[in-house]
Amino acid sequence: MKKLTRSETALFLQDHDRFCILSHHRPDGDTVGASAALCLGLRQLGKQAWVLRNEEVTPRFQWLHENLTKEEVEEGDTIVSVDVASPTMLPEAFQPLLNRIALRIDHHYSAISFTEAELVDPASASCAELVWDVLEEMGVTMDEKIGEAVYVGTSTDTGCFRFANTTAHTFATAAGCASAGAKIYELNQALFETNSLGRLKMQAWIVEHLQILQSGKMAVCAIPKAVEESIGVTEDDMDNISSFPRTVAGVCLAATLRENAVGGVKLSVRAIPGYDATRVTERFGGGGHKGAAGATIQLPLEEAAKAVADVMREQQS
Ligand SMILES: [Mn+2]
Repeated sequence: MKKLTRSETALFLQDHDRFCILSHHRPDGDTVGASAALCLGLRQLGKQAWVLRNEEVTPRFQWLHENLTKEEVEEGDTIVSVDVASPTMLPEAFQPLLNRIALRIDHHYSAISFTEAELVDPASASCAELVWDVLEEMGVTMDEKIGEAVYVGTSTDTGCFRFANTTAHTFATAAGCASAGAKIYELNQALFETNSLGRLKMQAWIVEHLQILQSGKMAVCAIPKAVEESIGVTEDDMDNISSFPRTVAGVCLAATLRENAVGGVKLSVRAIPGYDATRVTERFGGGGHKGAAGATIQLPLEEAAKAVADVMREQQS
């Protein structure tokens, strides 16, 4: 596996003509925004580029992929993944492509190498910022669409520039997006200032059922599938819901567990500096960033919640 710098990545992309771009499972704003921006930038340079359709992308972010997707990888495509930290983060439908990925652009701290070449910068708050830098190196003219896609990636991965991963570079990139024509107010309004009723009802349920540990420094919330069904929440309603328990005053480390369709439990952990979310998720075979990490646990919900609480208690600060 070859480690590339931003400029080496730009040269690699310049050297190839046909691209198919992969996003990760449970796609968030960063993987959708970064893939859209990369695709648009490559097309502007006269290359053939497509995003491989990821059926898990929800309506919240689908508009970013409009006119950019195709159904299948074709012979001769150079495959690039964005925001994918490990093979397990690839959607089920993309798993057969695992050994064919030429380049990975990513910013995950606990990333596992699995491609021929990679540009990985854990200091970057979002993958979209890395894509922005590479497109700049390639001489792409930043337009409104690229600006919007990169802004969605950067703003969602930083909780609208509030998380500890936010840097001067993040703000500089966001300023570039605004200069390129991205409608910052409208995007912020839609992404951060709007809640569906379902989401608010879910938050109310979480408040009532939150388990507080370690004298209020930690919180665990286990959400049964039946509760999600009775409230009637969509995946968009649940997007980043795991950040909510961490907002309780005094809570430094918070875990949210949700039952998935196939009998496992999806764990999401959020932490403030001084605590490490990956130290919890790595114990269950997952990964992520110090501030936000995830894993899948093959245990019944109650048992999983107990196991997670035990691992969390090991962290002192
Ligand atoms: Mn990301």
